[in-house]
Amino acid sequence: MSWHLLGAGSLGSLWAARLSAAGHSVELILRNEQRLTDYLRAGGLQVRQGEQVQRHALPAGLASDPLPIRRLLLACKAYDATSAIARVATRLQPGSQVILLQNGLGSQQAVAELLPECQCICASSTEGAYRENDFQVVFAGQGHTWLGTSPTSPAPDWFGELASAGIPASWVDDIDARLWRKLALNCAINPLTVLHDCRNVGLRAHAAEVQMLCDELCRLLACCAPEAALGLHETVWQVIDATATNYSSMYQDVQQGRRTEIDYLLSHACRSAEQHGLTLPALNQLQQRLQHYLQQRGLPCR
Ligand code: NAD
Ligand code: KPL
Repeated sequence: MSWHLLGAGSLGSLWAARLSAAGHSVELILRNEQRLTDYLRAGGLQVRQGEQVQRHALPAGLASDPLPIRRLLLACKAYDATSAIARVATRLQPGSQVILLQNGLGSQQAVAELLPECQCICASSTEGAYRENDFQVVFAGQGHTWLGTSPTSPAPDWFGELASAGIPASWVDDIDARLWRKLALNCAINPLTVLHDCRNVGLRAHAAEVQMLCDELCRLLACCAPEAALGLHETVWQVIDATATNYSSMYQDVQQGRRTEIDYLLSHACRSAEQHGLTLPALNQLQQRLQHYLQQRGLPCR
């Protein structure tokens, strides 16, 4: 059975290249005729890791192609997920599987609502990739991907294909908690790096602010995914130290004038707190400061 990839950007290209190199059938679904022409002219996807460059001339088509899709990897940004999936919805069949690679929370639920007859599988990844150019991707950081469904289900029969392609992945029965945990880490770190204009390690100079956010995030997690709250403060500082010289992904988005995923990270946290009747002033204030900052730079604040 073929893998289809919708969202041939950084992370998606990395998955497609590795699956194809391991002999699995992969087809890209590109946004429009122009992108397809550009892709064919580029001669395929290029993946660079250190000095090593590999080209992968994978077949590609458009959302409007007629053939059914049984297994889809959706690898666009969270804010594009529902509009992207709507374009291929008629090609998905009852029982088709859709793997959602989006960071944060909210987009997965929105996609699942659009596809009641498909199996939606959520993923949380710590791999790192960025685009150097169109269809040219850099594999920047080794990591791991956790996949699972909510409610839980057994691993699909194709799961072993990931290992055979060298994609480090585990099938888990607590994917919601893992997505919440990652969301909490991103909320404690990313917005502050934007507002203080610093690398991750720069947050050491704003330790009280980080601690207060962690306190409130723990209160939120206690309502939404209690197991994700365990040791959050320590993990946040470990991540800050392990990624000390990095700029957070949100920092990089803002620097490059790209839309951020704020609505699926910090704003999702604030909305969830409100739904649980929690008052979390530091988190709400952070959201307002970040939205104001984005607005001033002409970037969407959701
Ligand atoms: P990206 O912007 O590099 O790639 C997204 C791709 O989706 C783009 O090529 C875009 O053109 C395409 N796309 C959007 N709408 C489309 C449509 N309707 N039809 C066809 N293509 C469409 O994004 P990314 O960095 O790969 O991130 C994807 C998700 O993975 C995000 O939620 C991100 O937070 C998460 N993530 C990324 C990394 C990373 O290192 N890049 C790591 C962990 C998690
Ligand atoms: O995931 C991250 C990001 O930059 O998006 C880390 C490195 C954990 C910082 O929040």
